[in-house]
Amino acid sequence: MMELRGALIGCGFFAINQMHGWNDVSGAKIVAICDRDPKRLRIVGDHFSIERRYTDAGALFADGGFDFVDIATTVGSHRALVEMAAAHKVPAICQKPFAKTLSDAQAMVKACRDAGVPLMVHENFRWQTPIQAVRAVLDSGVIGTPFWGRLSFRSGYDVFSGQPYLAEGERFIIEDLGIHTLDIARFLLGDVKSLTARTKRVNPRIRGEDVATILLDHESGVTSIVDVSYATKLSTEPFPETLVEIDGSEGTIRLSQGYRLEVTNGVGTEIKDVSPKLLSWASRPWHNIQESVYAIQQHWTDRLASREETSTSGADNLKTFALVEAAYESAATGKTVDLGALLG
Ligand code: NAD
Ligand code: 89V
Repeated sequence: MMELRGALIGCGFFAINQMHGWNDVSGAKIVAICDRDPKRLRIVGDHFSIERRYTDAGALFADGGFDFVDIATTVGSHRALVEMAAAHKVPAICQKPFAKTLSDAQAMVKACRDAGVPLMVHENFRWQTPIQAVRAVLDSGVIGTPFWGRLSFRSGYDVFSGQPYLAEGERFIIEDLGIHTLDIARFLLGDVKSLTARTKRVNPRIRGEDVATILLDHESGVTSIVDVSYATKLSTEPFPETLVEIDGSEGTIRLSQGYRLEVTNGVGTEIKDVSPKLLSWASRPWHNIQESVYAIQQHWTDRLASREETSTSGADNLKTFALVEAAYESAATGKTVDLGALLG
């Protein structure tokens, strides 16, 4: 099989994981990198032995010589870079959050669709081993038809040391972390009809909200709660685990701290360890996220080769992104927001 050649734009904090992930992926490799900051370009280029280096994305695309681009910059540059990829007919991966606004995200999906190129959002949390394990239990039917769920991420971890920009934005936890939890809610329980949200800022040293509680009405009739917090101090820090509770007509699923999966139905209770693998380049507690980076990048490579749609395509991610917008609107107005009206 021919190896796909990729270019990575944005050599910052998280791109290190993406570069390691590409080293492990079979069927693809990174042949060029770009960062407007020469220092980051040198660090990543030297570490991963990449010779083709650019400080300007326009120059990278003009030179070409790659089959896809992996955009690992922060949100402000996503629309321009995805549209540049579409203009050059280059399939693109874009980090989350997809865009600054829903209308930008819709324009990005349209640009890639019109150019006939695949677009995937790097929404990796649904690719985590424990989340895939929950999905497999649901698919097996052993808990019957789900009617209630809770997707919970409560932590006191200092995310600001690695990602200082998170303390500066007017929006914080829903846009940065809740976006993953909302995507997991869609992945496990289906698309959402309406939602109601409440937010709080507990940490006085940041600008945005660090606590959110969101009530979701799924199209299937399931009711779920997404609750996220970076203001929760626990005896054993759970970062970055998403805990899951799902009740079904025939039984229950509980994914609890320490990657413990408990499934109960009329037959009995089964308990499994669904810990992620500690990849050779990974480190705890990030290994759960790091393994999912490798998994989503392998998925992209396989789907690009077979020309099939990815699980977190741009079109799919519009529905997750709309939940983020709806949550902020609901928190600001105090009202329930109808997703149909928002997505048009
Ligand atoms: P960062 O600021 O450390 O790195 C971004 C890099 O992009 C910087 O080096 C910057 O110089 C470069 N850059 C920005 N605009 C550019 C442009 N137009 N052309 C070339 N280079 C440009 O940010 P980060 O913490 O690595 O986050 C990057 C993205 O990854 C964010 O969108 C963030 O939300 C996301 N992220 C995702 C996960 C996850 O688990 N999925 C985890 C952390 C961060
Ligand atoms: O996904 C993210 O962008 C990260 C983290 C997982 C730490 O919230 O900010």
